[in-house]
Amino acid sequence: MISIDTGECRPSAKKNKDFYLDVIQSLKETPKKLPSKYFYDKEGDSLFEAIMDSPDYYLSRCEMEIFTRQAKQIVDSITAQNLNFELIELGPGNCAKSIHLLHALAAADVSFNYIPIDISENVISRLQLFLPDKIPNLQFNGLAGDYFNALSIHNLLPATRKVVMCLGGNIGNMTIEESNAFCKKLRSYLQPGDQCIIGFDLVKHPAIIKRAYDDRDGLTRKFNLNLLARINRELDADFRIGQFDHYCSYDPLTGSAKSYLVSLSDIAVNISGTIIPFEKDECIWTEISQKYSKDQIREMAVNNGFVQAAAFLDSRSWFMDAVWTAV
Ligand code: AVI
Repeated sequence: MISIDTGECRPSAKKNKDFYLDVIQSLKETPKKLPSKYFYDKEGDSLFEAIMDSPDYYLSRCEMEIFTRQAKQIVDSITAQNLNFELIELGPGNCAKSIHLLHALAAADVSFNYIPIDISENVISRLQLFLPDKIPNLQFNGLAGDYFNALSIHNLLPATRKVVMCLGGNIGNMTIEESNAFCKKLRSYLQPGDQCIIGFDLVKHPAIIKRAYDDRDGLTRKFNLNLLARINRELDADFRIGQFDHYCSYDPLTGSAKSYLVSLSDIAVNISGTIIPFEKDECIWTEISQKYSKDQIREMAVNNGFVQAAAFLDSRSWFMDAVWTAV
């Protein structure tokens, strides 16, 4: 079946042009897709917070354990050169994990500037409000915008050693190819001796991983379906949410957990004037959550211009924060 453009592009599509174009383009692909970055509107953010508290979703708790129990050792791994540095965090959220590292750096009397970069201005201004109270004398310089744009503007400043953090397992929401491209690009902004700390979810018993994306309370299901609800809200679309189902798979041979939305009937959806047909049982691929082995992580470092300087694991070895040094 083909999609039809009715030619009447509605105001909502004009107002949210990038979102509209991404959605239409991805739904016109075969197989259909939707970009996972659009999960995170206000409703999606609060569903993701609920997921992080869910007993079945272990990633955030594992990484929190690493940062609460091993902050001192992480400090040692990034301050060996005893030089002033810039600690840049890509996508800091509410800083719940990195605050432990900031406290440990402050306690060790290390000289550093903290530079959180987030696409949302809101995230940066909230951090600016509460962090100085929590960590007196913190040198804070938050930047709102695209990660690499912000990094390139920032790179114009006189060279200072950099440590870039990318926590939360966010790298897992890229395919292996995309994450290699991301690491290569990140490396191009760094000098030899600069470092990064990257959070990776590790391969483990497949049932544990599958459960994390198909939790007993149906939170991931709501999170996934909210993407369609968001398209309805912001792009004046008429998805009947009850006509779609959440499905997730985990392939232990590739380490890929994938989420889909399955159409339960033959249906046509109008998105701001563009009609997209769905066949019964047709799937929209909405997310990848890639899991890695320790060897794959070490190889990824080497393939992209780094060496692995240290690796921090939680007590069950389910999650790893790797410290890489640019060579
Ligand atoms: C943000 N990211 C690392 C989460 C993950 O595990 O892939 C997003 C998520 N999707 C479903 N549950 C959580």
